Amino acid sequence: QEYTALKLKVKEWAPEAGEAIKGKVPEGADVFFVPATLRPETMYGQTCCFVGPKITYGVFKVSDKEFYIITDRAARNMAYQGIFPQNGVYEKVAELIGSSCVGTVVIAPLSVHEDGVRILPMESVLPTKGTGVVSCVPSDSPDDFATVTDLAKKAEYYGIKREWAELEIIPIISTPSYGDLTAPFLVKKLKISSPKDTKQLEEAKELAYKEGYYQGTMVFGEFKGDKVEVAKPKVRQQLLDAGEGFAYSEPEKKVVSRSG
Ligand code: ZZB
Repeated sequence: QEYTALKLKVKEWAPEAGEAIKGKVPEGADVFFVPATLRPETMYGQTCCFVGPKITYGVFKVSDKEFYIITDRAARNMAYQGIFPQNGVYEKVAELIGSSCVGTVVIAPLSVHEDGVRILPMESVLPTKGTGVVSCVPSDSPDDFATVTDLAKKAEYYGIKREWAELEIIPIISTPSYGDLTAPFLVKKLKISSPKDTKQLEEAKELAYKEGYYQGTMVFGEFKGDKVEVAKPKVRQQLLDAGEGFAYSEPEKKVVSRSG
């Protein structure tokens, strides 16, 4: 899997996380949450960034001025992809539990929400996939839409401010079958009422991927009017050229026999 890893720079720390990294990251250095995405063309619509509340993240040193927040597993993979200065070496300067990061404000490249978006909790983030950090695009990802809806509804339970989960959802891609807000459309159509409806969410994701990729047209951004197939590599290249993202590959998964 070839992902685009995106650099979301911390603008303001949640108190607990800020305390935890104090003295471990040099004053004035930039720290980035680094989600891995397969949909760079949707990054205009980022409304937050998810971490698994129970996942432990490392703060890894890229240079004296740059640090990445990702799982240990992702750091190990990146160490063999030329992302850290020395091949095979990744230096961890601190650890953070996901829940301590909730509320942190980050600047998400290309997002219409230029003043920043919040780090929010998502129970279904897998520690074994990507970087363990996920960019939230509720217009085009059914999982993300179901999660932000739930977070807003139960803000108090999650210990967040409701408005953190209610940033405006803008249309990015239009498709013939689902209109210009694919994820909200599919969540409604498949009667998905919570992030726990995993079976329907899996189906919604498949449908959204297929329709978005083969039938989608950009309705926002520099490549407005282009087919998604055409815009995707262009947006990706822009992010890479701007130094706001980098290529990240997952090693091949072991094949698991279905019969056990
Ligand atoms: C932004 C985005 C916008 C994504 C979209 C999807 C969609 P897949 O398809 O199962 O291979 N993701 C990345 N890492 C994790 C993780 N550790 N745990 C849970 N989810 C993760 O997964 C790739 C997508 O799953 C990634 O692309 C990321 O969300 C999420 F409009 O990034 B995506 C229809 C999907 N649309």
